[in-house]
Amino acid sequence: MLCNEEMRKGILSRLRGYRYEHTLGCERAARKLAERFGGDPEKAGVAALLHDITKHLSPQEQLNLCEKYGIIPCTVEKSEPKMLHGKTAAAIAREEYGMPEEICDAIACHTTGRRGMTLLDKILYLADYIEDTRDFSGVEKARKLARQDIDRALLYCYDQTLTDLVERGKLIHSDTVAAYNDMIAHGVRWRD
Ligand code: DGI
Ligand code: FE
Ligand code: FE
Repeated sequence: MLCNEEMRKGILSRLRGYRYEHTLGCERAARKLAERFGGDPEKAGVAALLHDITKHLSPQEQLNLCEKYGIIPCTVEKSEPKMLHGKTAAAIAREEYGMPEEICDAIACHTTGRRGMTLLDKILYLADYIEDTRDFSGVEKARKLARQDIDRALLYCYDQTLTDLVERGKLIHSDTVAAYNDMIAHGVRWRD
């Protein structure tokens, strides 16, 4: 068993306020997506439980954890250290909870996506985007696509995220671009 009830309670006790509700929502959504698309609900659920475990930390604390775990931030991450919370959470999942690599990898790429997303990576990314507490514009469309086709849903999320980042004049991470290009190169489209 990856995570018994005691471990689950321990993980949840580290989360506060909205992030606690978001994580429970993400766990539910991830398990449901795994059932729908032939993934492993237990792996998906535990990846969701741990995915934002370091999100509350300050930029300096993110950088300190990177130093501790040998994560080398790229230029975009140096300028936006909160983006590192996936990679630092993956390190905690590995070192403190002994999680297998495929779960750590999914946690590490949950903010940007990456080239060659595995089914588990896709499930976590999408669950994070569509879970029940989310209410931003476009989430209903993402939920609708997620009932039909995981790749189209994922591309829609990338599209929305990129559009939002461009509108806000933010730096784009190379993994965000790589994730988008990978879907486009494979002929995925979300528009009907
Ligand atoms: O941790 P959550 O809030 O649940 O969600 P998340 O881990 O997907 O983080 C979302 C944030 O990450 C959102 O504010 C946009 C930001 N983000 C994602 N990709 C990029 C990015 N920010 C920059 N600057 N560049 C990116 O490529
Ligand atoms: Fe996150
Ligand atoms: Fe999240």
